[in-house]
Amino acid sequence: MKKVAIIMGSDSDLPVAEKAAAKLEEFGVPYEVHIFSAHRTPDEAGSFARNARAAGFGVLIAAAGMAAHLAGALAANTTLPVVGIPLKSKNLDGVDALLSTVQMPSGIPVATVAIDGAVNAALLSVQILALADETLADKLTAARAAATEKVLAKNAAVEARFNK
Ligand code: RP5
Repeated sequence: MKKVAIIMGSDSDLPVAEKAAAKLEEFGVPYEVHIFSAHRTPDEAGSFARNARAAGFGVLIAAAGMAAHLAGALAANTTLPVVGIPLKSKNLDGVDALLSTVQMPSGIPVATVAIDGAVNAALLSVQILALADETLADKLTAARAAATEKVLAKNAAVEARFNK
């Protein structure tokens, strides 16, 4: 199976990146975690993206905050799908990173998830890999069914309590 790379701009991004890692583990998807910054280590970030396909990666997840150019900088250097996670920051609550990540110019796409949306970034990556992996696709179907069951059980409890 192809690997997912979780790349973050700083070690201060780790608490969110770890949530993506945990979700990938749930699905048994192999992954690596790296710190590369579009601004502080631009050569390393570009070089990683350029080599990623040959290194066995299928999707790159980029988590960054503030003027978050990491996802775009990676996407500029690979034709692998790049999923961007804009991270919440102190001053602008993540809207800065959201706009920096989502407003890519035509020709260099980044699939941007919600602010701090690490779980969806991982799930989207699993969905991309599942295009070529039936077992993974079955796991996604099972996970959706389990999530539905949970909500139905909560609904049943609320209905039993309030609707006499
Ligand atoms: C971004 O700047 C990083 O992704 C991080 O979210 C933010 C702050 O980085 P540190 O100053 O904590 O290293 O590049």
